Amino acid sequence: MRSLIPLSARVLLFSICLELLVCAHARGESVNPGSIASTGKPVAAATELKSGDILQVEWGGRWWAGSVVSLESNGCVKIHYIGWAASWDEIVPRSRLQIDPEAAEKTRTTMSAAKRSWGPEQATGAPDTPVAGDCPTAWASLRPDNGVEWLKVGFEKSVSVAEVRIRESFNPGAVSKVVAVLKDDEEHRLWEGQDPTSEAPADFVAPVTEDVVTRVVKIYLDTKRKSGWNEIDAVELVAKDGSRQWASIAAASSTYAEQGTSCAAYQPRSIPSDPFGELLQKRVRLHLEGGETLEGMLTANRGNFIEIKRSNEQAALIVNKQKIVYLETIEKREASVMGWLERLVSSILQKIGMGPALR
Ligand SMILES: [Ca+2]
Ligand SMILES: [Ca+2]
Repeated sequence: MRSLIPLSARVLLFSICLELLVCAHARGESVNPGSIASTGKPVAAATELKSGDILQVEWGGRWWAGSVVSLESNGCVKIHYIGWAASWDEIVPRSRLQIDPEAAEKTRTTMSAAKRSWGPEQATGAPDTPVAGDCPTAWASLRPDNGVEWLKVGFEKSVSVAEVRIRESFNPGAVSKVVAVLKDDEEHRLWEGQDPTSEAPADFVAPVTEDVVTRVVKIYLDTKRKSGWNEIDAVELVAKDGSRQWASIAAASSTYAEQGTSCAAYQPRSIPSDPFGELLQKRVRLHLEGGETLEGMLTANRGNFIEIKRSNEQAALIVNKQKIVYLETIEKREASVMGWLERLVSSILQKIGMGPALR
C-alpha cells in the first residue's frame, strides 16, 4: 500500500529551535541611514527649489532624506541621498519628491537605529544568517503565504550584470522573477521561472545572458509556492567583469518588521517551541526510528506524545516524539487520493474476505 503513495510532500525539519539559538544573536547594526516617515507634502512643478534644499525622496516605495544638487532643464531634479555615497545621486521627477526641511535631522536617528528584525534592511550586506531558520537577520514579508511579494535592492555601483545571487535562508524556492530596474523605474526581466532551491541557507542564482547595466534589482516571490515565510538573508550582484557587491539598500512590498503598525489584526509571530502545535488537524507522515513510517491526522499534542488518527474508523495511535526522525505534511490533494485508495483497497480486501485490516 505504501508503495502506491507518491512521496511528494514537502519535508519539515525539526531543528528550528536549535537554529534560533544560533541566529538570534546575529542582529547587525545599520550602516547607511534608513527611510523616514512621509510628510505627504508633494513637491509640485511650481515649487521653488534651489541647490542645497533638504527634502524627501522616494525610493522603493519609501521616503529617504535627500538634498537638491541641481535643477535640470526638463523640470527634473538631481538629488543626493543624505548619508549615502555620491554614486547614489540620481535625477528624479518631482513626483518622487516631498517637502520636509527636517528630513536631514530625521535621518540621523535612523543611522544609529538597529536594523529592524525581518525588515528589508536585513537583506543588505553580507549574509549573516548562518543556518536555516526563521531568523530576524533576514527579510520576511508580513504574511507567509500572501501571494506575490517583492524585495528591491540597490548596489553601490552600476554594472553589467552576470548573476543575481539570492541567499535564501528559510523555506526557499519561492523566487518567481528577477528584474533589473532601469531608468524611470522601468523593469527589465532578467529571469522568470521555478526556483529549484530546496535547502537553506543557499544561493538561488539567476543567470543573466543579455547585456543589462543596472544597480537596482527587484526580486519577486510567489509566497504561495512554498508554505511558511520565505526569507532572504542577502543579495549579491555579480558583474560580467567578475566584480561582486552586496546590496546596500533595500525596500520591500511588505515586511514582518511592521506587523505592529499594519492595519490587519495579524496574530503576533511566536516562534513555535513545539512545531507539532502548528500541525494539529493536519495530515502528516511520520518517519520513525528504524525506518517505519506512519500516516494520519495529528489530533492531539500532549507533552512528549502526539496522537495520530489513521482513519475515522481506527482509534488514535500515541507516538513518542523522541521516536520521530522527521515529519512531512501531506498536501490536501494527495491526502484525498490516499483516502480514496485506502477505501478502494479496503473494500476490495473486504470483498475477497481479507479485510478489514489494511495495515
Ligand atoms: Ca510562503
Ligand atoms: Ca541578512
